[in-house]
This record gives sequence, structure tokens and C-alpha cells, in this order.
Amino acid sequence: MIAAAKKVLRENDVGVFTRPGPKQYPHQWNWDSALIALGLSHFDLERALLEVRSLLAGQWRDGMLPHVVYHGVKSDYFPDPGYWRITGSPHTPKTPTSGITQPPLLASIIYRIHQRQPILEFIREVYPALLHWHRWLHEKRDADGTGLVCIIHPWESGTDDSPRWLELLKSVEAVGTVDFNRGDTRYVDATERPFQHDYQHFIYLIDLFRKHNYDQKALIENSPFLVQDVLFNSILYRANLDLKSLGVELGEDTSEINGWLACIQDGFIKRFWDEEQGLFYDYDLRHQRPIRVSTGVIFLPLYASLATRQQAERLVQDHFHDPVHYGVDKVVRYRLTSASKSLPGWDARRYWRGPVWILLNWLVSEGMRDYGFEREAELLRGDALQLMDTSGFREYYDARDGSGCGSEGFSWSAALAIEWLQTRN
Ligand code: 9WN
Repeated sequence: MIAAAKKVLRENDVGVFTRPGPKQYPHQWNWDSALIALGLSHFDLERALLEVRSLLAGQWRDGMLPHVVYHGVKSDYFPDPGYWRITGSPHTPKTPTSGITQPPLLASIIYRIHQRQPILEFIREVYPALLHWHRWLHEKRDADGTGLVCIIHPWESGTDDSPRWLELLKSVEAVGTVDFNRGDTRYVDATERPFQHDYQHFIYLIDLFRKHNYDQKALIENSPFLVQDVLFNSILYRANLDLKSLGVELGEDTSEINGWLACIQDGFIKRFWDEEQGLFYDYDLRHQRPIRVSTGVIFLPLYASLATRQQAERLVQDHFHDPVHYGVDKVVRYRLTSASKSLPGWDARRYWRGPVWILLNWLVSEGMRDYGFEREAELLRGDALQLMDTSGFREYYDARDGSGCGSEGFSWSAALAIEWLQTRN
């Protein structure tokens, strides 16, 4: 299996970066790249570091690390660099990129690699860029002074058509969007991709952002989609912890990072925890209300160590093992469904509406292990490995029969298989 996974990473390698999927995703994606570097680090450390350097080449001058770096590669992916029209901003890099960001997993991945194979010189090289990105997130995306950062586009959540966004997107009038041709249903069946009206919203928001030349203040004021996301803030919190460890090793003053950590810690439970349901809900900042939708993201505070012991136990007993939500039953046999089965629009094969995603299994299993839920961590690992073993390295999987969906030869699935198989916790 390791050999097959390496082959996927090699085949998706275009020299300086690795495609998330050979046809569906021909450019460099932010959090995909971090995971790909993790997989590569097990057998080609230099290539793993190059993956990170290439991603950082797309960093904007204000610190933003974009969700896609195009690297001038011609493709049929939409939106293409021309569509983003980022040159209206004074902060853009030389290489073409998108104009939004993605969950900041990178610092944690670099820290993880460094713990196994010390790369202090490399860390010295990239530390300023990581710090710059995190500072940008804390300064430009803290919309209400709580210290929690917000996202302005579903793509920034990495869980694009998550049911978490449904209600909110209903209130967005996607008017005046210029015509566009979706490229994403060319290689993947449309029933496994977001609905057309979701795409209209995704593109409408880009239209709006480019009209404001990606000025963050204007985007916060005008984006109808303004959300404090549990997943994004959990990943950022852990990345801040890991960045701090790296900074300490370099002998840097980490008081700024301490400030960010304290802010998130103060605001997180107050904002996201729902005592009645016993889970964490995202917050719709535009309409000032919690988003009461249960998806696999409710477990992410475990990955960040932000849940109390009692909260963790409720998440595990009342949600993870409950067959109404995430536990297995006669029909749904694999964990972890990306959304609770109890949701009305639950869809076993459609993107983030229900299928199992290897990355979610990995993040949640890490969190489970940190809290001492070894059995649960093993269930997540075991199911993920079994899915990849029987159905190959796919983008996501139908939790009923384990069949693969979305892109074939999906890089982060392969990378995480390597990570799991090569690491004994
Ligand atoms: C839009 C590359 C990316 C992942 C995201 C996943 C999907 C893109 C798309 O693919 O999003 O960014 O075109 O659907 O949702 O998490 O980074 O694998």
C-alpha cells in the first residue's frame, strides 16, 4: 500500500509542486500541499521541502497565503488565474494565485516533520513567512475583536459545500454573476460534486471580492458570507502552538504568538460550545447567530486540545458513537461521515454532504488520541486504511459500501496513508 501511495504522489508531481488530483486539480492547493509534504517527507525529504517552498512562492506581500498557486501551468480548471483578477490588489506576488486563503495547517505539518527529522535550517528559512501568514489572519480576519478569525468564502473552509453553509448561502443573492463554465464536472460525475446553485454562490463571491480588489477591510464589510469556523480556528490554534515551539527553538521572541493563543482560548468555548446539544457550532458573524448544523467538524476542537474533558466525553458518547449521527449502523458502515446522517440533505456520495474524507479521519483521530480515546482513534485509522486499500486513493468515499468518489489518484489520501503506515503512535 505504501508503494501504491508513493506512486500516486510521484505521478501527480509536476516538478516543483504536486497536483491534488491528476485531472481534477492541476495546480497547487494550500492545505493539500502541506499534507503532500508530510507524505513525501517519509521518502524524499528534499522534495517535501521544495513542495513547501513552492507554496510559499505564492504568498502575498501582506502575508496572505492563497488557497491556490497556479504556477503558470495551463489547464482547464475553473476558476483560472484570469478569473480571480488579483492584480487589482497592491499585495500580489509575481506568480498567479487565487485571492482567498485556506485552513492554516502548514506550520503544524512542518513541526511534525521536524520532530522526526530535524530541519532547523529550513525552519529558519520559512519561519518568517509562516509568522507573516498567521499575523495576517489575526490582524485582517479578526472581524469582531474576539481573537477568533473569520472566513469569507466556503472554499476558505476547505469543506466547500458543507451543509454548515446551506442556510447562510440561501440569504446570498447571487445576482449579476458573469457567465462561467464549471470545469469540475468534466472528470467527476455531477452527482458527486456541489449543486449548480452552490457553484453560483462560490463564483458570485469571487466576483464581489475582485470588485473590491481584495481589500480585506472592504471584504469583511461587504462579504455576505462572514463566518467564524470551528475547523479553521481549531487548525489555527494548533498551528500557533506548533509555530511557537518552532520559534522557541530558533530563539525567537514568541510573545506575539502567546497573545494569539490566549485570544483564541478565551473566545473559543464561549462562542462555539452549545451546552444543550453537547457540541461545537460555527458562528455566522454576518447574521450574529450560531450555525446549528452537525458535521464532522464538531470533533475538531479535540485536534486543537480546546475542548474540556467533559466536552470531549460528550462529543464521543453523544455524537461519535450515536448511530443516529456518526456511529455505524446497518447501512452506513464506515467512519467518519463528513456530515451527521441525521441531516435532511445528507448525501452519501456528494462532496462534503456525507462521504468519508481521509483528512477528517486523520485530524479527528489525532484529537481522539490526544484525549486518550485510543479505541476511537483506531476506528478512524482502521476505516480510512481499509477504504483506501479496497477502493484506492480517492478524494472521498461512500460510507455505505466503501466505494470511491470524486477525483482518482488523490494526493492527500495517499500522503496520509503513508503517514499512518509509517508512524506508530
Ligand atoms: C476548491 C483540492 C481542493 C481541496 C478542498 C476541496 C476541493 C476545490 C474545488 O479541492 O476544493 O478549492 O475545486 O472543489 O474542497 O478542500 O483543498 O484538493
